[in-house]
Amino acid sequence: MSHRIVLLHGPNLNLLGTREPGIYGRETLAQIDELVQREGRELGAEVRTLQSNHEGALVDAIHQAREWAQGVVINPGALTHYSIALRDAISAVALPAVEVHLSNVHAREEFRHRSVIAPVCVGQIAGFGAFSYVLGLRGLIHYLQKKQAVQ
Ligand code: CA2
Repeated sequence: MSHRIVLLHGPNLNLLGTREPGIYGRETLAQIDELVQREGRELGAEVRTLQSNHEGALVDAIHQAREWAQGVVINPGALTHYSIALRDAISAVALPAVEVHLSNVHAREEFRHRSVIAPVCVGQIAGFGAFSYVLGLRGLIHYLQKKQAVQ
């Protein structure tokens, strides 16, 4: 396995598959983790996952990621729209990060249009349901491979 990636999920995403399937799909968080880990194995990457409803736990996980991972895929949930602490953590560890969303945040309420996280990420993917995570992982691996090629 050549790449090591941390997948983080923010507040309320542990409820996936139980409510609001029209917005967030029918997959559970465990199924999404499995999907991303399977995709990772096919692409030669090990993916470790964590969900937390607590901002500080996610900040800690980003700090810890620096010890092991080469990149981060993150669905920050509602923290996307206001957590400067999460943004500063990503910026501080200087690991490439990709922000992903199940729903198309830009087609929803105005307060979801702004991400304070996206400016410190390599890119953002939104609107493809669980497949957003697969696209995020592929995008991150592509980015890491390109970076390796120029080093
Ligand atoms: O579309 C996404 O992935 C979001 O990050 C989901 C967040 C929302 O605050 C963001 O604006 C967009 C909310 C996650 C809530 O997850 C639930 C899952 C099942 C049932 C209810 C909420």
